[in-house]
Amino acid sequence: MLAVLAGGVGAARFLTGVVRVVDPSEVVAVVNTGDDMTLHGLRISPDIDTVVYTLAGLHNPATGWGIATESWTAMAELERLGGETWFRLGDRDLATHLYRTQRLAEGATLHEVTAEIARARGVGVHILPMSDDPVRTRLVLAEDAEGVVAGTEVAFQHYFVGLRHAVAVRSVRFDGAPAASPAPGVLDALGDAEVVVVSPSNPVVSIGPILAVPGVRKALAARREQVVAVSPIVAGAALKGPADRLLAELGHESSVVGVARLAAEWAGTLVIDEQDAHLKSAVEAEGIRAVVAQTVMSSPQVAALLATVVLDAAR
Ligand code: FO1
Repeated sequence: MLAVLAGGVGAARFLTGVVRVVDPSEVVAVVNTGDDMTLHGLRISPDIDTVVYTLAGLHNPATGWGIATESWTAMAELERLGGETWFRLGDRDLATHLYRTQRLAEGATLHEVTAEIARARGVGVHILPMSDDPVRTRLVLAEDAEGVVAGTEVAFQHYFVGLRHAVAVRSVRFDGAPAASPAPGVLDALGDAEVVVVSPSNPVVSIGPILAVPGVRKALAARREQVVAVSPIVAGAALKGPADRLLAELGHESSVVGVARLAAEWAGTLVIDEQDAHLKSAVEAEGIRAVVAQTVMSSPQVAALLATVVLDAAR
């Protein structure tokens, strides 16, 4: 069995490679829910949905999130009513949030609802939220931005979508994490897996919340030799999103060496891209083994090759 810690788009792409080389029923994905929010009264879990849509082959490759063959009638009507339309929910995507909201209101847990949605979408990978309890990523801005003054704390999607993550951040915290429990199955998966992979997801706001759930960091550290992280930073930059900026703003180095410094406590191996091959010894000086591979997943075939490298690295 293979356990994969997952954020959104980068993790979803990696998982499409994993399922080409490992039977999906042998894979457990532990997904970040720090991005979750309630909007229009609906419970939205963007990273879970990105992973499910991608593994189901429904995803929009242009954005990485949402469904490819989407219509936007509800958003257009909402706009006419003067409702909130800054966070775009397509008509097909809305069905997912309606279903999740209803089931949670009936008393189902997030891991139960997630399993139901994955099953209905024909996804064979076991997809687990990191926790059934609410954990919400919140960021304190370091500068004024669009009516929000420096020093204000905002919710993740306000920063990410509302402010297009084009604003400097002073600090990040995961509200609710200290009191949260890992979802049933999470610690078992991390303890039993032959290999635990930390996807090339944003180390601060995608992997950070998962590690903040009590017991998760310790579970990884206890199996450090079987834990392989894939760097989301290539040649000093993030392939998608604000990982490079966030690392620098929070005092880390935006490079594979900076990622190695963060991961060395709980991962025995860091997979770095060929473009960073010259930094292999600098990475290893941080106390983590470095494996050089093609990590830019330009196609499912490349993602499958990367998955093979990652599995071999731990074995
Ligand atoms: N990202 C955007 O940049 N703009 C959006 O309007 C947007 C809507 C959205 C709706 C559903 C969903 O599951 C994801 C959505 N995302 C959107 C992506 C979301 O912000 C993700 O949390 C980030 O991509 C980080 O993983």
